Amino acid sequence: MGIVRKDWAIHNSIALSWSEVEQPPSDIVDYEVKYYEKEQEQLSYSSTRTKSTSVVVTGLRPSTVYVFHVRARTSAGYTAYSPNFEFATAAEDPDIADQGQVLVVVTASVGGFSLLVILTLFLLITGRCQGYIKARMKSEDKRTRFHSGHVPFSGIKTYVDPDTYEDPTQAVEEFAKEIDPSYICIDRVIGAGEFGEVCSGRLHKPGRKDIAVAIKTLKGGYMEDQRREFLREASIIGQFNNSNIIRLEGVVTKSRPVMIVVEYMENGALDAFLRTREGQFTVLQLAGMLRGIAVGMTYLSDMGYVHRDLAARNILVDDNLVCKVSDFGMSRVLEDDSESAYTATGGKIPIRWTAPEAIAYGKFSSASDVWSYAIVMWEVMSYGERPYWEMSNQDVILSIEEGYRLPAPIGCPVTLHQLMLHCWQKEYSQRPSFNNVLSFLDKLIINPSSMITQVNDALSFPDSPEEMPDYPLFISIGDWLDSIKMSQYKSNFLAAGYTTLDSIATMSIEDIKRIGVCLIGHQRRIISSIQSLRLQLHHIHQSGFQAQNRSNRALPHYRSN
Ligand code: ACK
Repeated sequence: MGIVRKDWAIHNSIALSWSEVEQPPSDIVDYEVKYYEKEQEQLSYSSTRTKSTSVVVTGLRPSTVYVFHVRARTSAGYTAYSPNFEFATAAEDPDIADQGQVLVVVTASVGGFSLLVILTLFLLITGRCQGYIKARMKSEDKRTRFHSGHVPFSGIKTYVDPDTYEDPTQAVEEFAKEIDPSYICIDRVIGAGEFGEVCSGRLHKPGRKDIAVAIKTLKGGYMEDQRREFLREASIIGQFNNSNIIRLEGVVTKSRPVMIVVEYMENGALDAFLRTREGQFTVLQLAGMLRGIAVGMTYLSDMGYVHRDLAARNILVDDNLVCKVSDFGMSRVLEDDSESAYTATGGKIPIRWTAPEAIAYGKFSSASDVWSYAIVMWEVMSYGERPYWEMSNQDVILSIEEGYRLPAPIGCPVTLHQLMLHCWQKEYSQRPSFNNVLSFLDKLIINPSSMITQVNDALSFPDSPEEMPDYPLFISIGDWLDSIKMSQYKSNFLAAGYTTLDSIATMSIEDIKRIGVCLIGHQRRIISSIQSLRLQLHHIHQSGFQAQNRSNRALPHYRSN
């Protein structure tokens, strides 16, 4: 890649362009623009993609120098990066675009009166120029967002799939630090990984404090593609930097054994940990663990990363009960997960944790990760119980298809089970995003009384839906409308006195029209969501009684749609 030019800059955006790659090795898929604040020296970089040879990078800080470099992605992998180019954003005043160079050159070459005329003309046309710049910014911005599937946002990187590198070792070099093996001290074997033993130990970097680490090793006699597959996980984890994602310390690739070194998590895998601590945590502590996992998953989905194997066995717990998402090796091939079973289409999938559209036709997305997240919620609230108990995979698939859903575990707050049901909606576009999940959990944790009503308080449940209590709000009206992308009607609902989800559950199509929802498509979307809301409330009411019967394992699931 050659020269990258700055076309213009304002306080929060810089427009860049470059020329086509000459003689690319194969067809160009798109360009990746990587950038970071110069002062921050690559502590945190962002990137965005575009199919054209120009981009408007938005979400920048005013009066700040950024370093940019660009590379092309071709069907055969990435080209080398362009050299680094440094460009600054303009000062805070959003109305001043930095087209300075043109103005300076012109004003320097003319004097007195002509300068005045030019300045007046400039001021007169500035309004138009700004209009043009803003319009161009908007359309470029849209294009960038469309191509990257990600809103360029300073500080949040886009995940780069290591499989897009022609040579995967290049991805490892880019995202994982090589560690001198003499800095690693192995203490003991703590488990068996797919590629070799997992050990605990210490990492001693000169001049730094020792840190406890887990070391995954690649057993001897491996084939080259096993080595690649093993190191692939490092090139994925190495891209993440979040307190609820397992942290990569580095890799050993230049000597034997090949190792991946990550932070040590004292309490090991979440499912096994909870099974040995049945009933020992408060609901608030369990909700705190779930919140941590939601933070990690929000970060991953913001980066455009789909995990595909989210399950309590793949969450690690430290000695402060902080939960971190782990096991990234499996996101492409799920062959190695003992829970994976072959589907009709031939893929291997952990059926009990996977959304129906992912099982049926391989549609994995952050929405299918949300489904799995709610299964993890259920595992946590039941202290590591196996989802759907002893049912066969085939029965699980059929029951889900018929609309049955896991009931609330004993002691689980009604509000948390409502959240699970919301995440298990058949239609994936109706499920909440991880952002929604996180803000809902935050509301519950800030107000713990919202988690007092538990489903084993059977006596507190009425016999008919009409007598249903005013539960603490599952989500606010605003959150509910957001989740079905109808937030423009929030004030209509509130002005007409529909302030709780229970009151909304009683609405008819006539009520929806009366409050001013005129478009038929919008009426339909709202009414179908209200129907599912009603059923959810109804089944929560039912599960209160059924939970009592769990000891005899009577039909362990409920219809929810
Ligand atoms: O439940 P565990 O003790 O937690 O058993 C498994 C085992 O290794 C095989 O994966 C443990 N393990 C994996 N990564 C880590 C880590 N970073 N810290 C502590 N234990 C780990 C896992």
